[in-house]
Amino acid sequence: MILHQYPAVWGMNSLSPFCIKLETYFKIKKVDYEVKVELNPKRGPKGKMPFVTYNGEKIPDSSFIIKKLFPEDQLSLSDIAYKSLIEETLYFILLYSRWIDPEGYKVIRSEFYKLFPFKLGLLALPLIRRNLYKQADGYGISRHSLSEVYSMGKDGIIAISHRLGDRLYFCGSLAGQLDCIAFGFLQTVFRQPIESPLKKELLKYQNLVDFIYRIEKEFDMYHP
Ligand SMILES: N[C@@H](CCC(=O)N[C@@H](CS)C(=O)NCC(=O)O)C(=O)O
Repeated sequence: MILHQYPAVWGMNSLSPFCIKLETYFKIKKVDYEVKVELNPKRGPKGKMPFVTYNGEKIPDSSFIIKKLFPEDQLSLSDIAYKSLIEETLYFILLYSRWIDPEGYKVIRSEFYKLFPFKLGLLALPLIRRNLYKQADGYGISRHSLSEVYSMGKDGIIAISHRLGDRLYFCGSLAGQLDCIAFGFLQTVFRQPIESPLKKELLKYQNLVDFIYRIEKEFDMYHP
């Protein structure tokens, strides 16, 4: 099993929440895998990362990979709604905080170019930003004001904190699929040095911060 994913950054195993989700899942399920770092998502069958090569076949999309390998691992109906909140709403707010909010982009520009060889990042980052801006515009998020976007983000974080409550993991006393989904998003917001209102909100919820540390420690998902 080869896990193709974006490079590590800021102590996280990857810069992408979906890559972090899938790698955490592999660790929970003790999948025997090796990582191949990629910068160009177009190498994957759907033009997105992560994807895996398994028995010679390239399989894209973290959720479809999990479904294919562990078909018995079904989310409950209400957790399907939490998955959508995280992967389809909060993901775009995270993207906005990195690539569209000028404060976030300052950090991304000064840090992500180092991930590319031969200063290619200086050329690539504005192109990536243009592509992501188009996605954010199609989705509609970039049409809201900064404060509107972050108020939606705060609502999402409150909902996740409430869903976790005082449990060790979203799935109970053992980590499962929703834990990986939540961890991918939360660790990214927590560890990236972008002091956005999203991060400020997350820091208010000690159960979420403890959860991030718990998964990082138990599954070796942080390497400063
Ligand atoms: N539904 C996909 C989403 C993956 C995704 O959005 N990956 C982003 C990085 S976080 C990506 O590769 N974007 C590249 C692009 O859109 O050009 C999954 O679960 O794997």
